[in-house]
Amino acid sequence: MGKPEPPPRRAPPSNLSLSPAARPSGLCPEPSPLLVGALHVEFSRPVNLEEVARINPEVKPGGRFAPKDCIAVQKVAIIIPFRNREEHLKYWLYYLHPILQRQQLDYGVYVINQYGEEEFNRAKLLNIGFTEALKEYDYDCFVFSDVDLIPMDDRNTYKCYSQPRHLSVSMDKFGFRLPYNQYFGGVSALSKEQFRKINGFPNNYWGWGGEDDDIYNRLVFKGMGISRPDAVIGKCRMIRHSRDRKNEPNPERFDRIAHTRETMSSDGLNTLFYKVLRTDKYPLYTKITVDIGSPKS
Ligand code: UDH
Ligand code: NGS
Repeated sequence: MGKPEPPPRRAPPSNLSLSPAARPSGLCPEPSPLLVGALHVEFSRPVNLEEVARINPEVKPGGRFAPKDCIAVQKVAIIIPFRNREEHLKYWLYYLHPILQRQQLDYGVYVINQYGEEEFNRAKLLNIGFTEALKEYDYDCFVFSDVDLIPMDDRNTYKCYSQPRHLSVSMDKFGFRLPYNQYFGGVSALSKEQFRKINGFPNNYWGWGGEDDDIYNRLVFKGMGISRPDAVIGKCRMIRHSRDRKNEPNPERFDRIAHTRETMSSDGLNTLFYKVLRTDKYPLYTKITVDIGSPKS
């Protein structure tokens, strides 16, 4: 006599068979089926934020969103360094909210607003964004984006990868290519672990330039490599602008990036001091205004 037949295997439960209310127990599919690919991006028409809020009804106060029908693959905080760029922020919100929703991310938008008249300090504002966003929600990924950069393809997903991700790889102002191989400016994404491994970003680059090269050095010195989308998916447009007041090229930047290896352990998340002056929850973003001190303090 042969072996008895094993009992028939029961099929694993399928998402399709669940009621809509129970559906969020499944992870969102990758890539998101909602993506449309290449996008038309231009900055000729003015943006009305009330209208943007009206056409994005699923975005919750403070600029929060999570897909209704599935569990997002990542919880992403978008951090924008900011001072006096209201018009650019409007375009950013107009273009990015629909894209991020189609990417099915569980995300929040944090605008870190530098108070006062001191030299601008992009990297320190990004460190503050990381710290403050984590006080609000258990984010696992951080996308650091200049306010004037808009992706031209929604397949350029604003999420994290096994290596730090550079997203703005194909900018119109550079003829849709990298200006140099080590370029890590514009828009980048680091997981919480990747960010902590490099002690965050430097706090002492006041004025324009070099802080993104320092961040690149940090990643390389900690044995990481850069992940990038291809030059088609990575296309993006920059809103043209003139140099801001108090963001002149930093004369110390070349000397500083020559010493990242020695300075990174003593300048970063472990030496981050600032004061939150106010937090405003707007319908499409959270604005955190901070006193970050001065180069002398
Ligand atoms: N930023 C502000 N306010 C400022 C300075 C910078 O919000 O006063 C933020 C903003 O998110 C911006 C980012 O920091 O996108 C980077 O600064 P940036 O746009 O000044 O840097 P970028 O390299 O331009 O894009 C440098 C000046 C270019 C002058 C070109 C003249 N044709
Ligand atoms: C490099 C700067 C970077 C800057 C990049 C692009 O020279 O911070 O140019 O600048 N590094 C130094 O100055 C050491 S851009 O053309 O966007 O103005 O991001």
